[in-house]
Formats: sequence, C-alpha cells, structure tokens
Amino acid sequence: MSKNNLLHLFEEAFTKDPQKTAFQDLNGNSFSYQDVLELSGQIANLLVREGGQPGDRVAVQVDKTVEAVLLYLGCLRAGLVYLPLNTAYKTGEVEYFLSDATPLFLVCDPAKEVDLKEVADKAGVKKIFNLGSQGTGSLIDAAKEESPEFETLPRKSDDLAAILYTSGTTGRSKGAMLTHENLASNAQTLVKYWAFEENDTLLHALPIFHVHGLFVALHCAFLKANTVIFLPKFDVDTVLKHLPRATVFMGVPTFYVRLLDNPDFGKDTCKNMRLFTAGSAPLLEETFNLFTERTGHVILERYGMSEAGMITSNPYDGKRIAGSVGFPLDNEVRIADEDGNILQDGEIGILEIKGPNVFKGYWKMPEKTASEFRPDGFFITGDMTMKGEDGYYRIVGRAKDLIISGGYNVYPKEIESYLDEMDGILESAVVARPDPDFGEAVVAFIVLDKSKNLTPTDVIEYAKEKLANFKAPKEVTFLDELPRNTMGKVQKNELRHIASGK
Ligand code: MCA
Ligand code: AMP
Repeated sequence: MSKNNLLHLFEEAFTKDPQKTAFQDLNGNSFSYQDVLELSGQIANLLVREGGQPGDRVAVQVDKTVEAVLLYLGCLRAGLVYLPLNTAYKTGEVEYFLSDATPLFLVCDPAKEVDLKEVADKAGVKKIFNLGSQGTGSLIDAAKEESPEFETLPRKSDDLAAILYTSGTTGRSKGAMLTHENLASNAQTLVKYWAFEENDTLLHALPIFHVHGLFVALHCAFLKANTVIFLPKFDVDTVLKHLPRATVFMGVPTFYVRLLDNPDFGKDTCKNMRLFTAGSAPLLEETFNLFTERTGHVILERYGMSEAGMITSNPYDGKRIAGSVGFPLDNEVRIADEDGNILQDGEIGILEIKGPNVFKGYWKMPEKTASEFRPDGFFITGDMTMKGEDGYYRIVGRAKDLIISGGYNVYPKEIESYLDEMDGILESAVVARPDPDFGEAVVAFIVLDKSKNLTPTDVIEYAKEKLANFKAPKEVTFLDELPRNTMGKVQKNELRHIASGK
C-alpha cells in the first residue's frame, strides 16, 4: 500500500529540522516539531491501544490548544477519522452528530463530560477522554504513559481523514467525508499558489473546528514546517501584539473589520507581513479598500467550502480585485443553471466543481450525495457565481437558504424548526440582516399564540438553551402573519427588506 497518509507529507517537512519551533502559545510554551511528532505519536499509540482501528471516528469538542492539534495529527497517523465539533454546540446538537457518526471515542472539555456521557453512551461511544483549555486532561495524562514512537499507518488516497458536518438546507446536518487525498491535494495547491516558504511565520487566530482554521491555515504551515503563533481565539489586542512577528495571517471578514476599528492597527503592525487572506464569507469592498489605505497591503480573498476546501483564489502575483474571489485553483470550475446547462461568461448561475479536492460524499447519505453531483462528476456548490470578462469569478449570492454570520454558517430551516416547537410560537421565519461586524446577522419573524405573552427576550433565551448561541436570533419581530405568495410560500425577500429597514 502506498504512503498516502497526509501525515507522511507533513513528516517529510517536520523531520528536516526537528528542533525548529512549531508552535508558540500564549502561555509561553513552545513546541518543537520533534515535540509534535512525539506527542502525536503518544496519542496515536493510546487510541490504538484503546481499540481504535483505521476508519473509526473520533469526535472532538474541545477548546483551541496545541494539544488539540496534536490529537488531530495523532488520529490521522493511526488512520482514525477526525470529527471536529464547534465548542458552541449544545448537548442536543452534539447528540445528533454522535448518533449519526457513531464515533468510537469522544474527546471533550472536562466541564462538559458529565453532560455528554449520557448521549455518548446512547450513541455507543466506547470511551470519553477530556482535554481542557490549558491543554491538560485525561487524554494527555494517558498519552504521556505511551511510547512516542509510532509508525504512521499507510492509507489509500480515498481513505477518510475527516468528517466535517455542514448543516443541510432541509434541516439535517450532513457529514462531508474528506479523504487523505482531498486534504493533501488542497494543501499542496495552496502552498504553491500562495508561495509559502520555510521561513514563514503564521499568526493563527481562527477556530480549529472548521476547514479554514484546521486545514487551510495549519496544513499550509505544516507542509513548510513553519512556526505558528497560536492564539486561543481571535482578539484584536492579542493580534496587534503578535502581528509584527508574523508573515502570514488568515481571517474571516469580521477579523479585518475589527482590526480596522482599532486606530493602532497600521503599517507598523504589518511590517513583516507578506500575506493576508480572507474568506468563509464575502469581504466588503469597503473593508478591502480601507485595509489597503491603512496598511499598504492588499487582502487576498479566496473562496471555498467544507466539501472541497479552497476552490478559487485571487492571484498571489497579479491584481487582487475587491468583490472577486479570483480564479479557479487546481480544480475544474463551471457555471450552470439549475438544470445543469452550462452558461456563458457574464451570466449568473451556480458554480459547479470537479477535482481531487472534492469530497467523497455525505456520510451515510448516498441519495443526498447523488443529488448534489452531476452525472459527469461535478459537485453543485449552491453558490451563485459569475465569471466576468476579466476572467475573475464573483460570488453574487446563494441558491441555498444559508446565513453566514462572522464566518459561521447558520441554516434558517434549523432555527425555524426549533422556534416552531416553542410553546407560544405558531410559526417562524428566519432571515439575514446586514451587520457591520458579522456581515450578516440572524433575525427572526414570529407569529405568536397571543394567549402566551412571550417577549422577544424569551424567544432569544429559548433559542440559546437549545442551540449554539451564535445561531440565536439577534433580533425578534412579532408579526400578525408571515407574508406569503399565492402558492402559500413565505416571502423571505419581503422579510429581508423589513429586517434591513428598507
Ligand atoms: C460569536 N457570537 C456570534 C458569532 N461569534 N454571533 C454571531 N455570529 C458569530 N460568528 C456571539 C456569541 O455567541 C456571544 O453571544 C457573543 O457573540 C460574543 O461571543 P464571543 O465568543 O466573545 O465572540 P467572539 O470571540 O468575538 O467571536 C466572533 C468571531 C468568531 C471571532 C468572529 O465568530 C470567529 O472566530 N469566527 C470565525 C468562524 C470561522 O472560522 N469560519 C470558517 C468556517 P452571547 O453573549 O449571546 O453568547 S470554514 C468555511 O466557511 C469555508 C470552508 C471557508 O471558505 O473557509
Ligand atoms: P462551509 O459550509 O462552512 O464550508 O461554508 C462554505 C460557504 O461559505 C460557501 O458555499 C460560500 O457560500 C461561503 N464562502 C466561502 N468563502 C467565500 C467568499 N470568499 N465569498 C463569499 N462566500 C464565501
């Protein structure tokens, strides 16, 4: 079997200079690449000794620490399939992921272990480990007893490396199955297109439970064994403090909006930087222009999704255009109408893609998978796109009913289904309102059962009890009835107009 484990690529880079600093964290700890190899080896040995076999899933809901990254690497080394979960998810949300993915192990925050035990047992999880925000816990205690030597398992290129859940427009979340080849090919593409070198230093402020922070940022750094300044979360002051030592920074648009709000952010802070990238949500032209004025740097906007990693990018050398996501990376891209007819340049349609980066399918959903691929293997992204005369692609909207708030995806259907269950709510409709900080904010329109006397705050609190707080509406408006067309369909455009005050 060939050495197609993504970790083999990383190991090639890590072993060139094992004493090189891999991570510096805010607690003053440094980890060399030798430490990375040893602790990820100990974790791999532990998980195998506990019964982990290639293909078994490991669900992980932990705070951002270097140890959490090493858990990810340890899973890959042992052929286990990594399943990261947003730390904001509530027990009810985690229950769905566990019952769907049936992981062998769950690694969670020590404070959540008691709550999660019941749902984990129900889903057949064999063992729960904990890992806290200081990088300590039962996982690391047990791993330290193991040998640091672990021979990374060979994998076939289409063996699974990770499952990333992305919410579905029809309610149920879908687990996008990503293979070692998907991840390796996309990482190699980005390193080449974005000109990563051994001497780059990455300032890492993104969460590590999504593609952007886990794969895009870390994989580029790992392929060149870069030093990563590893922040526990995005915070303007901390970024300003560490940016002068960095050469690369990646962020969602909200990061850039917040940095620009701080008068201390300017040319001095960016003196060593060679690359700022933005993605996960549209970067406003205003932010793009203000950033260039203030820093002299031009943000490189790229576009991607969980199912495919990065799909298009503005050029590293060459003009980066505001409001555009650049050109296709190493994948085929076309724009088609809903029936799959390919459109001309200048026409707006849905972006379809094919390439080594495109996922293997949705976990245990063969029919859903089949319906999102064309017969010739192109995946239908659901993003409304136009290729301009200049050859640059522009994402102009979404065919899917999706809100992107601060880089997090929120599916209105999911929120509506929870709200509709609240005692006192007859029906609900959730839409996005433009928001200067998050880009889009979740807002809800509700028809009340008037006998119950609910207030907007009651509704927001109810949503936060059931769902991750970022999914809760920022604003709730009561209506006597929802606007509908003659077919009875709720007119969300009308609600968007009301929400935006137009
Ligand atoms: C936090 N809150 C939010 C969000 N984040 N509300 C709406 N949208 C959000 N994104 C709420 C919290 O629930 C809380 O409300 C209040 O805001 C403050 O919480 P806090 O934790 O202090 O927020 P923060 O630290 O300021 O977080 C904002 C953030 C964060 C830094 C922008 O959301 C973030 O790191 N976003 C990045 C997401 C990301 O990595 N996306 C990549 C997906 P309350 O007080 O009520 O609890 S990958 C992807 O999309 C594809 C592949 C791609 O192309 O990259
Ligand atoms: P996710 O499901 O978290 O992978 O989110 C992927 C979605 O984020 C894509 O389908 C797009 O709708 C959106 N997205 C990512 N990058 C950009 C961008 N640069 N501009 C506009 N939308 C983007």
